[in-house]
This record gives sequence, C-alpha cells and structure tokens, in this order.
Amino acid sequence: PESNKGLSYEDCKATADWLLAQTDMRPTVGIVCGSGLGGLADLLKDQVAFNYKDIPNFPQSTVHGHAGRLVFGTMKGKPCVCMQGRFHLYEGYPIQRITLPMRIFKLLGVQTVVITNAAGGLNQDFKVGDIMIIKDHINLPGFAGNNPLVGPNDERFGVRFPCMSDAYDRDLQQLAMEVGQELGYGDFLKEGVYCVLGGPSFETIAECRMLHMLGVDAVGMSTVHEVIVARHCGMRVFALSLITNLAVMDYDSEEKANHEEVLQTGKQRAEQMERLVSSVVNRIEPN
Ligand code: 6GU
Repeated sequence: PESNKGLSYEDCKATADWLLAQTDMRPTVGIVCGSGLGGLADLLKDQVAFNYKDIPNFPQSTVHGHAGRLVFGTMKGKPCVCMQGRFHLYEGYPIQRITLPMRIFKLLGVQTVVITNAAGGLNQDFKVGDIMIIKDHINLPGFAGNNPLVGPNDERFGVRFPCMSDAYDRDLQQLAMEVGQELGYGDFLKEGVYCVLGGPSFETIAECRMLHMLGVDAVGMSTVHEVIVARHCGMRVFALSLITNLAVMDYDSEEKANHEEVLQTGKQRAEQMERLVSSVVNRIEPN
C-alpha cells in the first residue's frame, strides 16, 4: 500500500547483493557514526568505500557534519561496515527510509550493530564530554505512530510485534563498562536512558523539564529508529551517546543549544570515543 514507504525485501536484497558483488569483505559488525564522530570510519583498514549517492536505493545525507559514505574495512582485524553519516527524520525522509541501512546490514551478514550519536544531557550528574552507554530508550515519536515498522510486515525480516525490553544487549553494555574502566575512562563513562525527538529544533526549557521528569538521561534526534529496525531483524545492538551539551533546564540560564557546540565536543572526545568503540568491537564474540 501507499502507506508503506519502506523498501521491499527484494529491493533491500538487491542493494545488499550490489554491495557484496564489489567487495570480498563480509562484515559481522555494523557501525553507525554520529554527528562529529565520522572519524570512526577512518580507523578502518583496507577500506572499500561507497558514496551513498552511488548505492542503489540509498537515501543521501544532507546535514553538515555528516559525510555520507558506507565504508567497509577491518577494525582490529574484524570485518566491519560503517555508516559515515546517517539519515535523520528531520531531513524529511519517510521514517522507513532512514532505517534502510539496518536491513542492508542484516542482509550483508552483520550480527551486531554499534551505534553512536551526539546527545544533550538531562541527567544532572552528566557533564559535557561524558560518554553514555545507552541502556534503554523512549521512542517519543513512536507514541504518535511514528515508528519505522509501521506498514505491512515482511516476516523475512522479523515478527509483526517485536519485543523491545531487551533492545540493548546487556552483555555488550557490561563489556563496554569493563573496557572503559581498563582504558581509564571511568570518570566520564556513564549509562542511561536515551530519548529521541523528531527535531530539527532543539527542546524548549519546558520540554527538557518534562523529559527529565520522565526519567530521560539524554536527548537526541537519532538512533532509536535504527535500534528498532535492527532488533526487529534480530541483530544485537550496542549504543553510545556522546554528551555534547547540557540541555537547558532553567529560565535563568544563558546557555543555548547549537550545532557548532555539538560538533566541537565531538572533536574533543572523538579519540576516546573511537578507542572505546574499537576496543569493544575487538572483543565482540560472534553469535
Ligand atoms: Cl540538546 N537535543 C537534541 N534533541 N539533540 C541533540 C542535543 C540536544 N544535543 C545534541 N544533539
């Protein structure tokens, strides 16, 4: 039907097969680079990269700070595929389109997805530059029917009503905590609940207060849709937020959220974020 803006299984398969025909790499880990965190992809060895615009059926990334390439390569010897730049709801794509890469990952043979994002901190214990291991999410657009799985369900991907209480793999969270401690990141490695909003406008003070009351630790404009689609088709998920700014919670504050600050913090913490991700990837066991 018209309401289904997603791609058919056959179209997804065609895209995956097109990619598989151009490289011998068979990635088991898929990585999504958040705003200002595209450097992760540059860590890959023996790269084979594709601009999104050259990949059949792929949307194109339009935002400053996002490169728009799919990069195959090895990270510490492990074959990976990395989205350098992602698609957001606020760019205007149908929600089923922004999550297409997750299904491509699945059809490429990916078993574990590692997702990063830049987020605003709401937890009063958080500081700019903290890295938050996502333990759960609130899909606020989903409350209003904006879920990437809306439309006919193709059982070849997954079930009609997928469980989300185990969305974020516990073992990978634990592994990341251990790896983070070993790297000496204990002081700025946190965990918490991520809430997605549609964007592109940042939150009002009243909205931040509301989210804080709801138990949200960090707020952003991505990740959750990808997680839902990744879980639907049975991939394991690990996700990290870089706290690039603190959400404004009181009317006396002079602070204003802005994209430059987001990118700036990304640059400052990029190296640690990259080291944490690559060390976790290194220790991911096959399913
Ligand atoms: Cl404060 N809000 C949202 N929605 N996304 C963000 C952010 C804030 N900081 C980085 N990304």
